[in-house]
Amino acid sequence: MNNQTMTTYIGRMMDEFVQGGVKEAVVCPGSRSTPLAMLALAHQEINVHVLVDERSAAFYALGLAKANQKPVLLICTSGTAAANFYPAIVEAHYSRVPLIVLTADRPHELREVGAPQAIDQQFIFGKFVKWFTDLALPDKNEKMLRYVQTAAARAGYIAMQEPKGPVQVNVPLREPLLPDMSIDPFHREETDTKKIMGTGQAVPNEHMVSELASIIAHSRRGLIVAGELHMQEEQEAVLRLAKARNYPILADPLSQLRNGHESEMYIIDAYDSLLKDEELQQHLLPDLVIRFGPMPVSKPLFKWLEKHSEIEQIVVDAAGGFRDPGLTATYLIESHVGFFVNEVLNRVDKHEDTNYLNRWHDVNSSFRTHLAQYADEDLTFEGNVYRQLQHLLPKESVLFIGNSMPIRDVDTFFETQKKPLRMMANRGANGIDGVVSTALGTYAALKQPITLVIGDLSFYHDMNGLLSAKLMHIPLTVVLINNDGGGIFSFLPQASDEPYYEKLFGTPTGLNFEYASKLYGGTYSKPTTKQELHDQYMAHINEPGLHLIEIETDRHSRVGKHRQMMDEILREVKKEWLP
Ligand SMILES: Cc1ncc(C[n+]2csc(CCOP(=O)(O)OP(=O)(O)O)c2C)c(N)n1
Ligand SMILES: [Mg+2]
Repeated sequence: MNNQTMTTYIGRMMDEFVQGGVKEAVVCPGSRSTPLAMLALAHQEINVHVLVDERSAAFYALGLAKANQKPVLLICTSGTAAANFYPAIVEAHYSRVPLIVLTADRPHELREVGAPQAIDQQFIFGKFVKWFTDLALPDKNEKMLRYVQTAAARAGYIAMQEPKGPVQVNVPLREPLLPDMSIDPFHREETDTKKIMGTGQAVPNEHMVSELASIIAHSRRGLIVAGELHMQEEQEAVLRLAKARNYPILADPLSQLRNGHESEMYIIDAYDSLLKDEELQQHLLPDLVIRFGPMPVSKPLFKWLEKHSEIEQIVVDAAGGFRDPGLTATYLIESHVGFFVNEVLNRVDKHEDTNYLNRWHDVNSSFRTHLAQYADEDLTFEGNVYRQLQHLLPKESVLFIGNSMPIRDVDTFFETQKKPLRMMANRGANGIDGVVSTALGTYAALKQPITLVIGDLSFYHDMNGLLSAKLMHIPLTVVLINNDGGGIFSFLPQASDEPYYEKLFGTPTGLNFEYASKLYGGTYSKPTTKQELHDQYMAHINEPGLHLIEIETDRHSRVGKHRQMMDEILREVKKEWLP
């Protein structure tokens, strides 16, 4: 069969993706996408991951791209396959993850005429993709090869432009669909044009930097708030600013500042608990807030900042996004973090006064000391699970954190430590979907064992994702916090509203998760003490495949115990440190 035209055309597109920095493709099976799948696999510089379930595949691609901050190809056939990518694309949009989605499609004459497995794929992802293009059908004309090359380069470029995010290239293909592998599909003549596109960095204007530097120079109680930060250079820039100005950093777990940095003195990790108390809120009030990254997970922090709209608040964002959910920012500045910090530090002197920093530091340490006194063997108290987990995680490994209570519990119970770790979560849209798959996708990028801590409903939501742990031999330890339902809702007012509460919000499933582990060829254990958790965690760490560690907790009694403990601790902290 002579299908060289299509082979060259799609081959040229694949090769151009590679020129643009693509190294990974996640491929879902199907017929219409045959040339996309085969030519991705044929390209020596593309690493192909095959996942059967498109919903799970898209989250896997999201995890991969999120971990290395490079564009990943996500390929599917025509029909509802593409629709199954949707939730991951929404998450990629909000968490700014670069994905290049290639959806194979019927050629134009087979659209909207009742052809099988044909749905309208035009703009199917709506405004959640930054760019959509419906490619022309393969053509061997030299100009059309330059066209497809340009489209591919452009897709990669837009995905990587700040804010990074997903793009869709819809690829119509006419039968026959089998590429001709007897030719070199990636062959280029010396004379072929190259497309080298470089994204830039946001640089704020001189006037603005001077104005902000002057505000910073005059502040006596400056406070840094750091949300999710992926790049080490951003983390280091934030630390540089803190050191030069003696500003405390309220560091979200995803800022990566709580792990593996030397400057622990500047890192405040208990603000979520401390800011629940009104007297401490007052005691810790800043005169300036500088925020980097998205808003941290902590609700008390958010409410505190919202309440104090009189405080000057600078939000620094390379994408110039409006990451200001409290609507209280006075300055929204489009700037690369490192650039902003350097420009400011060129203009302001070192701030020697450590009073405000010490104030935070004292209450933070006091809180941690008192919290530690509540530690015991009993794993039905989540605090013991997280404390033990912090201790067990191998250095340089990945902790992927489920939404709902796990991300909040990590925020509360994980202390700043010297051990380097990467903490990740899907906080773009805070979904409880796709978490298992996203965690597995990070392995392909980081090649470090993954520990996933996740609630039972979130785990149930993405059990399909477990297949890639088995098929790709990914070392995944799942610490499943099973409180049989949605524990987070017990903290809401409807918790006392029976008969509605349990049926509509608690939603117990009563599932026996041991079978899930068996289905995917994994190991299973159910520790009840810290020692057992230690032994069972260590028994399989680094071993390929799924290792499910289920911990049974009680969402009904949790809220009361948690609130009582926090009240007691905050009372002690205040006794020690408030005038
Ligand atoms: C896709 C999706 N559906 C629904 C929700 C709303 N939701 C938030 S938390 C939650 C319960 C999660 O339960 P679980 O994973 O067991 O965690 P727990 O609250 O028990 O810690 C639900 C349904 C959501 N965030 N995302
Ligand atoms: Mg639960």
